[in-house]
Amino acid sequence: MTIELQINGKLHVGRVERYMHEALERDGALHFTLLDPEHRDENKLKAIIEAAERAGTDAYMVGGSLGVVQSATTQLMKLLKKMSKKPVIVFPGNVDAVTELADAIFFMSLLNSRNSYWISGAQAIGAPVVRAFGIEPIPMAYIIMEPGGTVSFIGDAKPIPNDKPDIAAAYALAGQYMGMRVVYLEAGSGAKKPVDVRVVATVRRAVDVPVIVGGGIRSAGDAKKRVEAGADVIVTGTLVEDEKDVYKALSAVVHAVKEGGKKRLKKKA
Ligand code: 1GP
Repeated sequence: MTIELQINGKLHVGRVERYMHEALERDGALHFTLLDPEHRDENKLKAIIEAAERAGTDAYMVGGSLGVVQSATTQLMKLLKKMSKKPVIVFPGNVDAVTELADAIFFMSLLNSRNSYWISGAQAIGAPVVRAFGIEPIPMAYIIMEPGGTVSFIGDAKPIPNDKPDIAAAYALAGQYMGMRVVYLEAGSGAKKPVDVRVVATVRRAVDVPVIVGGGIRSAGDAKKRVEAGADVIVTGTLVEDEKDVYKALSAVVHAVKEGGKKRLKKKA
């Protein structure tokens, strides 16, 4: 799965993407913790980061679709940098999410949006900023599945029904053929049901790049089933915001992801 992309001898895969591939080769699957800067209770954020560190999360994503102001994003990034050595990746809800403190940004196109702003417009506005800040862009195909939630509404998406895995796979493959190096299957933050296992399996078979799955994953079982179906990265956000015992909930999910990953590595060997 290692990607070596060289043009005129210059390596175009950055540090965070390399970290992701190396960790995948070692563990088989990864867990990313999503923090939404809309939530500004610093003590709660500290408790979540502490728990995520202890649980062994592999990286942090920072972003949200609504109620995000740049000052809160910067503050959260600073806190993360103080408390963790893990990569911090911007998961942009819009152009103003770009901050210079991040290690990388999922430079994503919402492939199944009806509005060209979310496919290439915001990207054109954001690209010079990403370059000026020197943040590593990781080109990503962002695909919204039903129900899709807030991000689907804001992003003017045509969410793909969960009983149509072939449509999701077609979008994912189109993303790969357009040069995107990661696929993200999104059910929407807080979704009642995560992306269907059959969708994950079909997309996994269709593409070679890592597949990230998020939205509505709340239990170790949810996470493990999706890793076994082929998810390379499991993202949880709401889980850490809702649970009373954040560490217990997170460590169960991270453990399940790693167990699923080990199984996949064994299968490959
Ligand atoms: C949302 O996929 C992420 O963009 C995470 O979703 O908040 O439901 O975990 P949850």
